[in-house]
Parts: sequence; C-alpha cells; structure tokens
Amino acid sequence: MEELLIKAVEELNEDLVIQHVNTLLAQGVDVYNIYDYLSKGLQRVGEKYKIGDYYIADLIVSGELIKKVMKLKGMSFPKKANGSALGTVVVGTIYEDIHDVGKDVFISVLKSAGFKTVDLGVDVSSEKFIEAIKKKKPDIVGISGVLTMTGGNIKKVINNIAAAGLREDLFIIVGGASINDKLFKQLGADAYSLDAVEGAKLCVEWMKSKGQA
Ligand code: B12
Repeated sequence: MEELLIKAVEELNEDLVIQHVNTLLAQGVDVYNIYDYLSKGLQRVGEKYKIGDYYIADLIVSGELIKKVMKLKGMSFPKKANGSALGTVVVGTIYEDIHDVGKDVFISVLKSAGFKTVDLGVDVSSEKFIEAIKKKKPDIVGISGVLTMTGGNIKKVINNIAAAGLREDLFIIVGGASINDKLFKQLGADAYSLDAVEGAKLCVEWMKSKGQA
C-alpha cells in the first residue's frame, strides 16, 4: 500500500492518493508514516521535473494535491494533553522561497508537541522575522528553506536578527531540503533538521535545557 501511495503521488493521481490515504488511516497507520510516503512521492515528482518529464505546472499540481490531503479528516497530528503551551515558535519560509508544505508539516508537529506557533507564511523578509520576534517574544524561530539558492538569505536573516539585538536566548532552527551540514555551519543557526519530527524534538530539548519543559 505504501508503494501504491508513493506512486499515486508521483503520477499526480488525486483520487487515488486520497483513496490510499483514507485506507491507510482506516488501517490505523501512523500519520507520521503517511507524511513520509507523501514526501517520497513528492521527491519523485521533483526528480521528474529535474529531468524534464514534468513541468512547473506539475509541481503546482503536486503542491495543491498535498494541501488537499493535509486537510483530510485524520491527517492532523495527535494533540498532547492540555496544559499551558510549551513555548512559542515563530516559523516562516525564507524570502524568495514560496514552498510551504514542509513548513506547514513542521508547524503541525510543533502544535502536536504542545507549542504555540506563529506562522509568518512564505517569502518572509528579515524585517518580518524581526517584527514578529519583537511582538511575539518567541523562545524559538524556525526558518524553512527548500531552494538551494536561498541559503544566503537565511544567513542574512540570522545576522539581521543578531544585529537587532534579538539573538540572545533565542533558539534558531533551520530546516528544509536546501540545508545540509556544510551550509548549516555557515548560517549561524543553533540547529537544523531535514525532518519535521526530529526538528520538533530539538525544540523540546531546547525548552528542557531552559528548564521549561
Ligand atoms: C511542490 C513543489 C513546488 C510547488 C510548491 C507548492 C507549495 N505550496 O509549497 C511550487 C510549484 C510553488 C514550486 C515552485 C518552484 N520549485 Co519546487 N518543488 C516542489 C516539490 C515537488 C515538493 C516540495 C515539497 O512540498 N516537499 C514535501 C515537504 C514535506 O518536504 P520539505 O519541504 O523538504 O519539508 C520536510 C523537511 O525538509 C522538514 N522541514 C521543512 N521546513 C522545515 C523547517 C524547519 C525549521 C525544520 C526543523 C524542518 C523543516 O520538514 C518537512 C517534513 O519532514 C519539490 C521536490 C522535492 N524533492 O522536494 C520541488 C523543488 C523543491 N522545487 C524546485 C524548484 C527548482 C522550483 C522552482 C524554482 C521552479 C521554477 N523554475 O519556477 C520554483 C521556485 C518558486 C519559489 N520562488 O519558491 C527544486 C529545488 C532545487 C533546489 N535544490 O534548489 C525541487 C527540489 C525540484 C527539483 N528536483 O528540481 N515547487
């Protein structure tokens, strides 16, 4: 079934994708695993685009398809028991990048872990990040970057946050397919992850280290 779902995403077959997701949900398969299959399917769409088998229109369709699936009943991550928020996380996709599926998954996982989240959307400038940090006073800032060419933008945003005197005691985590070990070391962030669940765990660890979780 998992391969069927991956293949249906790869082939942009919306009806089949929805059918397979609903079947997996009915079988009690973990939402985390289903997101993993969807990501693998999108990966293949990306590969097809890269070799010229798919066009930009197909990328757009794939993005819309996943957005629909994310809204299906049962696709939200299980909520932690009630209580006060673990902390606040401001999240946005870096400027010049409009990919938001990964950012949205990260936000859902953070919420399920008990965080309050502030979603700044996509194409977020330094000014917007800084304004939100001043206003919302978050414990953590999450920056998503999917396009390789936006690595420099992430570095600039982090530098600008520091120049505005807001870096101290602020945990900055970056993620998204553009980040790798080498790039991360140049960015001035505190952590990175290519996986939303692992990223959220790192955020929980940070709150624990501050004695707040
Ligand atoms: C759908 C899609 C689009 C859609 C996006 C729709 C949307 N609403 O997001 C649209 C059509 C807009 C699009 C446009 C473009 N795209 Co596009 N797109 C994709 C595609 C197929 C899927 C992306 C996706 O949603 N993946 C699924 C999510 C869940 O994965 P993810 O983003 O990596 O997120 C996960 C983790 O990284 C992590 N995560 C994400 N953010 C964060 C943040 C933090 C803090 C943490 C901790 C974790 C975390 O959590 C998520 C789950 O674990 C990818 C292919 C691929 N391999 O990914 C190409 C891809 C990313 N696109 C690509 C390109 C080139 C483009 C365009 C430049 C094409 C063009 N010529 O115009 C434009 C750029 C537009 C722009 N300025 O941003 C390239 C990027 C190449 C590169 N390395 O830079 C890819 C890889 C395709 C390819 N193989 O060539 N695209």
